[in-house]
Amino acid sequence: MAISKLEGSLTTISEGQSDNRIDLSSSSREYYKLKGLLEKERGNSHLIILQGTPDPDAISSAMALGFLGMPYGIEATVLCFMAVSHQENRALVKKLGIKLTVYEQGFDFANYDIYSIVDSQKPSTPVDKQLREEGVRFFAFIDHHRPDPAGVPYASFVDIRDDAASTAGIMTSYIEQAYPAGLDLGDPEQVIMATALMHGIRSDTHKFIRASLLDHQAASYLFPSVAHQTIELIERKILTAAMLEMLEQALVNRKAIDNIIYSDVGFVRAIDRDGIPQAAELLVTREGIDTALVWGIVDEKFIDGSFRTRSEMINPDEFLKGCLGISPQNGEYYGGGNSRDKGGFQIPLGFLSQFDDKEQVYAMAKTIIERSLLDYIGKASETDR
Ligand SMILES: [Mn+2]
Repeated sequence: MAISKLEGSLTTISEGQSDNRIDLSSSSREYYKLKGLLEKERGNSHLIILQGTPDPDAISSAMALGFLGMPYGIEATVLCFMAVSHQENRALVKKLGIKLTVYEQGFDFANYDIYSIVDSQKPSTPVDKQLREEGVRFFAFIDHHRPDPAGVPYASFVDIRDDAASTAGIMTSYIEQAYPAGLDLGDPEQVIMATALMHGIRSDTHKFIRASLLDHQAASYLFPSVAHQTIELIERKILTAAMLEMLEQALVNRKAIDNIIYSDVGFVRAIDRDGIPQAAELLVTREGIDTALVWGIVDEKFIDGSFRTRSEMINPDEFLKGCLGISPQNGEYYGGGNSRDKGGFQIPLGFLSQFDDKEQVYAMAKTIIERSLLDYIGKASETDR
C-alpha cells in the first residue's frame, strides 16, 4: 500500500512539473477550501480547542492553525482542559514560550466567533453547551485518527486523514501551500512554530519509524526553519522521582495473561499522569508480550488508562471501546485509540471520589478494570506474571 501510494504521488509530482498543471493533491485541495473559509472569517476571534492532555502534535497543530489565520486578522486562543503534564511537553511549552490557556470556570466564550478542534478523534468538547449558548460556530476539525463512528463532525471545514501519522504533518501541508518558498527564518514566531511542528511529527511517528509519506514531506519542508538544538533539548529524557515510582508500581502490580500484560500505578497526581503511558510503553516491551494496559487513579477523580500494542491482530480503538463500553452518563465511549498501536481511556469516579476509604476505591477500580478486560478477552481469572 505504502509503495503504490508513493508511486501515485511521484506521478502527480512529475506530471505537475511537466505541464504546470495545478496540483490537485488532497493537501492543496483542502488548503484552498480552508483558505476560502478563513477569508470569510476575516477579523474574527478563533478558539482552538485541544482535547485531553496537550501533546506536541496537538499543541503544534493549534499553533499552525492560528498562524494560517493571521493574514486575515483572525486572533487565535489555544484552549485546553488539562494542564501539560509530560516532562517533555512541559519542556516544549517552556522552551518555546508557547501560550496555552487552561480552561477555568468563568471562561468567556462570548469573546469568540468560531472554534476548531485539532488532533482529536472526538468532535464534541466538554464545553459544547457554552459554545452553543454563545453562538460560537464550529469552524474546523482536523485530525489523523480513525473517524469517530458517531459520524462526521458538523464543522465548516473537516479534514480527517487517517493515512497521516500526525496532525502536524497535515497542518504543515497547508502551510507549504500557503508559503511554497518556505517559512521566514528571520521571524522568531515562524521558527518556533516550525520547531514545534517538527517535534510534533517526531513524537507522533516514533521519530519517523511510523511516519507516512506526508509526514516526511512535511518534515523536509520544515527542516530549514527548525531550531534543531531546541528539539534536542526538549527530547532529552528526564525521569522525575514520581515517574520512577510509578514505573516501580506498574512493575510490582503487573499481571500477564497470554500475550497481554496489565497493571496499575495506584493513585497519582494529574501532573504525573504521563507516567501511565510511559509504564504501558515499558511493559509492552516484555518478551512474549505484545499488548499492555496500565491505569491509575488521577487526582482521586478518575481512572486514567493507557493501552499499547504491537499485535497485528489487535485494533486499540476497537479493543477499548469493546472492553469498556459506553458511559451511561453522556453516551460516549470511555476509551478509544488509533487502529495501530495506542489508545487510552478515562472513567470518572463520580460519587465514589467522595468516599473516604481510598483503599476501597482503589480495590473497586481494580476489580472493574480487571473484570472488563478478562471478560472481553474471554479469559477466566487465571493470571501469571
Ligand atoms: Mn496526533
